[in-house]
Amino acid sequence: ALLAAACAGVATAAAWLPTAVQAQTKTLLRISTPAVPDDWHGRMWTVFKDALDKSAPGEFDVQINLNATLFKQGTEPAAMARGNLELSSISAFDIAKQVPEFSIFTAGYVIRDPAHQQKVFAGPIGTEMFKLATDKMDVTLLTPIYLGTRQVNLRDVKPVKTPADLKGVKLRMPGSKEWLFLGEALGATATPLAFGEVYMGLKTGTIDGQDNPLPTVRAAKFYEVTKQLVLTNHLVDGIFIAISDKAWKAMSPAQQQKVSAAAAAAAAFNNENRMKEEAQIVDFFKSQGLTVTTPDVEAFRKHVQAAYASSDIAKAWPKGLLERINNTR
Ligand code: KDO
Repeated sequence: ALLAAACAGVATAAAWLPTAVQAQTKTLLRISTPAVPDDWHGRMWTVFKDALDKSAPGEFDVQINLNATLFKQGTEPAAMARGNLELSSISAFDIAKQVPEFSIFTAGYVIRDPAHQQKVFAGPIGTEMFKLATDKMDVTLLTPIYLGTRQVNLRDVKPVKTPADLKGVKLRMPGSKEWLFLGEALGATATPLAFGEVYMGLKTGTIDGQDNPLPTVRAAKFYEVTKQLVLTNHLVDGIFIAISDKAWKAMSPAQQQKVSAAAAAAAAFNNENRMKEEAQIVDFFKSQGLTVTTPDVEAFRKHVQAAYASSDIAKAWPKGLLERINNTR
């Protein structure tokens, strides 16, 4: 019996060893995102992982880190450049820091709706802008993702028809020049805060409101600490699955193809579910006691577009690009 036990021990150790050796040879894909687990762009990473486990069994070690637990919101591109992170979903705002031309996608009331966004990125504009970002950054953009249409979400109920009604409202925005510009263009006092701090900020009143797509307002539970949604539709927002050049260049063409296909599957999962949810989510907020109001969207559009037209931000936009985006149908 003793001998049998010893043999079993050896057998166990032997079975364990090759797995450990195998794990070392797997390609590590660390993902970091501020997305909460219940939001579609958080859940989509499971679709990504499952797709790779199926198409390339044992080849990749996919590690999903949600809630910005691995890297702070907005620091992902730098982490990827340093080789500390392989994958993330980065925003047009993140990209604009290194590629100012990309700030056109951070501007309010440029992209009209999700279908327009998909057309723009699937056509020549998408090809040109993806190339520009990929050339100038240490990452490769794989696919655009529909993050949703951003709305204003306030702590207290207040009549909001035009940008003038947001005067003095401390509206939380993520912390970058382009984000703060958008908040100010809406007529509010833009206050920078990381996504993970927003719930507390709303609860304690250090901010009067925030803006995000409605599925995120649900998934991050902001509806628990706010009383009003103002359907401004001010930004049809996009994020982009990006992979570090270091990881990308180390892969074989077959592996690159599998990673691209997995990213496309994740994006499709997010886009389909997010659009479906956006179409019927207002009733949920009403059932939670929130006041949902429709402002004078034309007044917001005019105000925001005029702010961008005379801004330094717009000076970085390639000549004729705004017209080309507008003419994409
Ligand atoms: C946010 O901080 O409001 C934002 O919506 C900005 C996006 O670019 C993106 O970072 C997103 O948060 C996170 O993925 C959390 O949903």
